[in-house]
Amino acid sequence: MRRSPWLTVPCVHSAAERAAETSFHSLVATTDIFSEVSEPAGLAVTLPAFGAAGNESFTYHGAAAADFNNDGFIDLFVCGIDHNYLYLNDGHGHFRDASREAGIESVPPCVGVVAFDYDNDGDEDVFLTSVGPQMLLRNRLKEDGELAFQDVSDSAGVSRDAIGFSAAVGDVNGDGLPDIYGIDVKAKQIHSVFREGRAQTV
Ligand SMILES: [Ca+2]
Ligand SMILES: [Ca+2]
Ligand SMILES: [Ca+2]
Repeated sequence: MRRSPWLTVPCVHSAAERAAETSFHSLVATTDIFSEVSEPAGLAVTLPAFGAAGNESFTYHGAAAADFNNDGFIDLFVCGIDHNYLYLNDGHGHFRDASREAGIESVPPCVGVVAFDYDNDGDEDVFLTSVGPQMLLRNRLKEDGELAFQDVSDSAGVSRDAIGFSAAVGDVNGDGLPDIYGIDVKAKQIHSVFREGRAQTV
């Protein structure tokens, strides 16, 4: 029987390629690995759908996970339509809404949030992107012993009016102090560098 010259070359993988292929397939989940536990965990909130009354104009989508009260369990800071939310992890699969006592409820709703220790004092602070002035909230846990956030946007120099969607944090100039890279959809980037505790826009 005459054989086709086009179908005789076997597909040969190197040992490295086979190992990579095997490793990748071993990471593919074949069953559901996440369960919906928002309600029993105390995190379920019903809000109007985007475009519906009460949520007509914008999407508030940000959240940040960090241990805000330094008890060893990861907590959540969530941007909301009506106000922001701070959920404290009790270490037993449940979160407690501590928004009011921490002063979060009175802060205008954010679009995005990033958690970081901007003053290097050992507690997690938050930078909020929003439609309007951007905000930096200082965690006073280390000073007062209680979890409470203080608006230091003006003194830190980050209170810029913008359509802020998101931000990232990193020490871009290597001086040991975290810097903020924020995005203003309306204009151009905000790039703030903290020096001696005060932000400088560059
Ligand atoms: Ca915690
Ligand atoms: Ca701090
Ligand atoms: Ca820096």
